[in-house]
Amino acid sequence: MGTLIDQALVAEHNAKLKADLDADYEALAGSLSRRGVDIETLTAQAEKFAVALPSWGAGTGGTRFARFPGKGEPRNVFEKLDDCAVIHQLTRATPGVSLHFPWDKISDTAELREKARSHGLYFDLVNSNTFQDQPGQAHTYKYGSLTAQNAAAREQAVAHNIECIELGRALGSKGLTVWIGDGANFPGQNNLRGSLERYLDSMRAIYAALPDDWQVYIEHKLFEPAFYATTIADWGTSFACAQELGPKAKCLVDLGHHAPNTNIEMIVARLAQFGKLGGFHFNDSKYGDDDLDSGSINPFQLFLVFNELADAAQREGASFKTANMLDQSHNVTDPIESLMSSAVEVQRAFVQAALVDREALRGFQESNDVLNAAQTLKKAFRTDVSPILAMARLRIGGAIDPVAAYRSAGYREQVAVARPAKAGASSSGIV
Ligand code: PSV
Ligand code: MN
Ligand code: MN
Repeated sequence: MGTLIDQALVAEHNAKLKADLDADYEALAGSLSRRGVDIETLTAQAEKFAVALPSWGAGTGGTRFARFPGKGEPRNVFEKLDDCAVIHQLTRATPGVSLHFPWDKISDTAELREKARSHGLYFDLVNSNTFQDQPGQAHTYKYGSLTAQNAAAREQAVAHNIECIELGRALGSKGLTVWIGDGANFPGQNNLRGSLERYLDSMRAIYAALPDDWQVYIEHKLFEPAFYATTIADWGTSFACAQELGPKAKCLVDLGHHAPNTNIEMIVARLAQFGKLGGFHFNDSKYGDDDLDSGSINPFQLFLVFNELADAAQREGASFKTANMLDQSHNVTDPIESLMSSAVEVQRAFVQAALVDREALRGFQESNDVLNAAQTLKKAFRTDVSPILAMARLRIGGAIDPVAAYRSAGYREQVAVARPAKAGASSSGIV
């Protein structure tokens, strides 16, 4: 039960495209070599690239207006893992899966771990959920969770996060991401400082439950569902809280969680400089927390984020590491196709950033040659690295064109037979 699409079909697909890929790869190798760049170094880097998949992204998403179910949606965490395995099989870039509790909660963690292992997957960061009430829950989160005025609601939210750590530990995960929807919809609803004090108290209890080799990731978001004042609204608040909590607390940047036109790459640079950059939720947006596919709206921004990561990696050396995952909602596409192409878009930005001539850039910066400094970045961004990505996939067992291979294998049609269409709430529970 290693892979879910017959590997012979993948080989057949690759055989058809191999000659064209070889020609494109050779042409790119030639033009890069004239720039002093060795294509093989880049391909080797692309082969090692990984971005984790959100389990909840495997189901069709929705908005608060409607959800239009897709065919053959996964009905439980095991089927989500099957879909994630297909994505990894074809892209070879997504070996980690990030679970969300209680959506993915099961009693038999050993069985789940074994399922992941059999697919060649591992569990990345786990996510807690105190932004909605669950059936039978004793205390509501209507007026907040980790920051609630009601001490019993706060305790319940803390206990849930500690349970997430325990579940994650049993699954081999190494970190917990905490995003809360807490905040106010009216001026005066909350004492702004009091809410953050309660947040810190709750987080201290969660922090105290972290195993030695774990980290907690604080995810900020500008607004929604709290439309007047969100308690953890920005990277400044996230940073201050991470500092208060201690070395195991880091900040997580979800690209969709900022006001339009925010300079996200500068936030990345600041957090990296002060040792608090923990990880990312990659997606794209035009207006707010749109959860659109990574790289579909603003690929230059994605490249600039990776440019900062490349700079940080050069400065900090091997110790510099971030937890990277996708966090998208697929409302009108097949989630497997969106996740495959998004993983490739993130990988593309990573390789383009590796292409930046950092020495030349530094020189242009030092001599105030602004135009050439900007052009140095643009030159890397404009380079079509698709043949590098495809060759990397081919060499490590993936598909030259993952979406085409997936479609020709008929995976969705096959699983649709076993998984009847589900109306109403989305698989994640969010509409
Ligand atoms: C909130 O908008 C968020 O980005 C958080 O990461 C949640 O865990 C995720 O979306 C799923 O709702
Ligand atoms: Mn997120
Ligand atoms: Mn979000």
